[in-house]
Amino acid sequence: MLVIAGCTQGAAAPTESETGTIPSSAASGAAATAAPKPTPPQPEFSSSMGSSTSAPAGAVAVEMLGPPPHYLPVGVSAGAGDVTFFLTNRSLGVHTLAIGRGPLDIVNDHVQNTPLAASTPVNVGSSATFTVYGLPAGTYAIWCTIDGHAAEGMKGTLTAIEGPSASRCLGAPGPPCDPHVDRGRAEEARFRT
Ligand SMILES: [Cu+2]
Repeated sequence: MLVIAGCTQGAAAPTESETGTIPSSAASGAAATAAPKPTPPQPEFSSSMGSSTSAPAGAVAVEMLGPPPHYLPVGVSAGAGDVTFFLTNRSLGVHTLAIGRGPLDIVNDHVQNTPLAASTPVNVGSSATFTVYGLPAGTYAIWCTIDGHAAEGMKGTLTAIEGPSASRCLGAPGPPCDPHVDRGRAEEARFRT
């Protein structure tokens, strides 16, 4: 006969004391008041940024000027395909250059168009290249994605032309665009067409 001697120890195991405080999970209250953040649309065309102090051959030179913020020139053209912009920021704030299907729809100072590609911000006093890959021929809107800048006038057009074509200002035949020289012609051409 087996007898188990009940040798129960009197000392009860100490209950686990809760040392850590439970983090307040009431954060949902604050989150509920914030507007739901829409998923940012994905650019349709791949692009890349590069650093350069001078315009690469065939690049579309665009100056970022202001205030008020604007591009010079406002109308540019390039061969369809891979389009490289040479962006120079001579203004007092940072700017970007986005490409999208036009015309621009600006509501309450906000551009509604979805960029097909967009540069990263170009710092004051610096230059950068922005290349968009595989851009089909057509006319595109370009604009600055910094809040309010497009509404203030930082916008323009890019015409991508089928076939091999040196980048140049719209309406300016011949050598690569000089924004200062070609400004008048570019704007003329824009309103003519
Ligand atoms: Cu801007």
